[in-house]
Amino acid sequence: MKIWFYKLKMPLISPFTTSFGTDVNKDVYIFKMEHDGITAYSECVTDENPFYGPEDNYTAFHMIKNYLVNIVKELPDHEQFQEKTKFLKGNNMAKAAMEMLLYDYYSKAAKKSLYKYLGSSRGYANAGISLGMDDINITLKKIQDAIDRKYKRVKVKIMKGKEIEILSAVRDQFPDIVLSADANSDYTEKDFNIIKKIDRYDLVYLEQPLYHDDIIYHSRLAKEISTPICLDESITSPEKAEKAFEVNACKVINIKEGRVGGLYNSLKIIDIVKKNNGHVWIGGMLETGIGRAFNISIASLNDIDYPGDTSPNDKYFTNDIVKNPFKMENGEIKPNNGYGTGIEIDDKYLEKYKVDSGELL
Ligand code: OSB
Ligand code: MG
Repeated sequence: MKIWFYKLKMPLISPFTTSFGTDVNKDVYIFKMEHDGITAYSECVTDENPFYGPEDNYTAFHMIKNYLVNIVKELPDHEQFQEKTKFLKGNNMAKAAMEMLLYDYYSKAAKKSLYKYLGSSRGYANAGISLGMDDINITLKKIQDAIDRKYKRVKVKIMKGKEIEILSAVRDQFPDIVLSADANSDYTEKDFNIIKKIDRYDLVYLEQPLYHDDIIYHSRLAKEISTPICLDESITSPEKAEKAFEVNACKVINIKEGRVGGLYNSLKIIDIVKKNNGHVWIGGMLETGIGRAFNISIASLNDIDYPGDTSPNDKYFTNDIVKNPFKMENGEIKPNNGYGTGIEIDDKYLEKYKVDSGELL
């Protein structure tokens, strides 16, 4: 078996601003594994800085290189992978990068498309768009474009002190769209009075208003607002999802495979959401065509009942590193029908954006 890494720096079509900062490039580790005539790929969703969650590209690479590759080498099945990596606390994004490499490998070995390997699929993902903060006129124009392209939900980023300006401008112009807002944990338990004002904008949900690892304050907040709460950052495992429902901290969960340690845990969380009559959708981390193919595959499962942050590749990159980027029709994106994620790597762009590479095994 061989495993290689590629570190890429890919320019984003437009800068992406959240309450925690602005990304101009996508700095990302890609992994390639060859074994038994099968080539598998995955990507790690960490960024250069630990501003969304506690991991970054440097911590993840350390975990992968010095711990995880040796576990991948044994080709554990998906459950065994969880068992064998339990001794490493946290570091879910690093684990997920290796776990998903194995999912691509195993679905290819089974001669199945990943989306069929994962479960019962409707055959397409419902697409929503996530818009970073911008000059408000740019945001309004991007929303009109999104409506024209038939996106099924629009999510805007907000931050403390800017929420009313952003949401009132959006609602004035678009009174009827399916709208949500994501604060990326910018508020605290002292801000409930500001957050309550968000109720008047009729959002389908408010995403992660409070601390990145909190459940209890979200549960208190849920009692004080009528807008449903969606948790993103706080849900880092199936157990965390159970606890969140136990204390009514949320009605909706945004699953990012990276944040929860991979696809196996994502599938468990989907079951937990169903058992609790909640809602669930698949988020995004501005992935390249590789990570995107995993997202679209899982987002196509029947149990995913809300549109995700699952845009086609051309929202992010002029030239993605795949030859078969996704296309959206009527707000729907079909996963690839090839084996595994079905992506075809475009070596030309992989080389062009490469800043480092090497062998891990
Ligand atoms: O909170 O959902 C988030 C991007 C980077 C970090 C956090 C988030 C996001 C997004 C982008 O909202 C979703 C996408 O990939 O389009
Ligand atoms: Mg979010």
